Amino acid sequence: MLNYRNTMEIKSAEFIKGIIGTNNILSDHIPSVAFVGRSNVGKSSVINSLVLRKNLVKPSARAGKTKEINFFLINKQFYFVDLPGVGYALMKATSAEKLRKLILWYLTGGEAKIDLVILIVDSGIKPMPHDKEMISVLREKNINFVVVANKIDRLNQTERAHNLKKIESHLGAPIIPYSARTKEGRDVLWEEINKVL
Ligand SMILES: Nc1nc2c(ncn2[C@@H]2O[C@H](COP(=O)(O)OP(=O)(O)OP(=O)(O)O)[C@@H](O)[C@H]2O)c(=O)[nH]1
Ligand SMILES: [Mg+2]
Repeated sequence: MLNYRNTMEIKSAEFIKGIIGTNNILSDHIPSVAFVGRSNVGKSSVINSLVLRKNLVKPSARAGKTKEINFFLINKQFYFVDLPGVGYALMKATSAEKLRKLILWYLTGGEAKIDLVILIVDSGIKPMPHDKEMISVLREKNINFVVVANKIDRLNQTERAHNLKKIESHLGAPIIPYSARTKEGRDVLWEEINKVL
């Protein structure tokens, strides 16, 4: 039986602000959990699955839609921070580079206090250079992180075992199999989040 002891009861979840640079919100001392990953891996969907709201964060109809750093206040206690994705093939190189810089500034600029980064990868494909870059930045800056392999519902048992092993060895970090659709992995991820709150 699944054990949901460690999930959190969501009493409130509200969008607070989208920022594209320095803002007071970065120094308000509210704990924050940031969601990063390439465009379209399901960052927004994972947030929605955690808070059990279908549309707190609007999942993209088109890839590359999230262009700001969006802050959501959960239970009036901590922020979920939805970051834009990079690496979307059809995005103009200049916009992609701008987003990449924005993300790196947020993660490493020292203004924000980030308690946990949830790096989301697509369980259906091999991790991309951007995922590896992200891991090395997180390690270098000593930022607490976990890796989530999303969209696991799309794989059969054979693909699942094969891909998870491959992603794990590629990134050199343990990963949590996850599905924003079926909510597999939700209790495990909450357990990780609860550790830092
Ligand atoms: N099958 C399946 N589809 C998913 C899952 N999570 C997200 N999706 C779909 O993947 C697409 C992208 O999801 P988003 O949550 O918008 O992804 P994102 O990473 O926030 O995208 P950007 O903001 O553009 O970077 C949407 O069509 C989602 O419905 C999942 O666990 N399983
Ligand atoms: Mg998004």
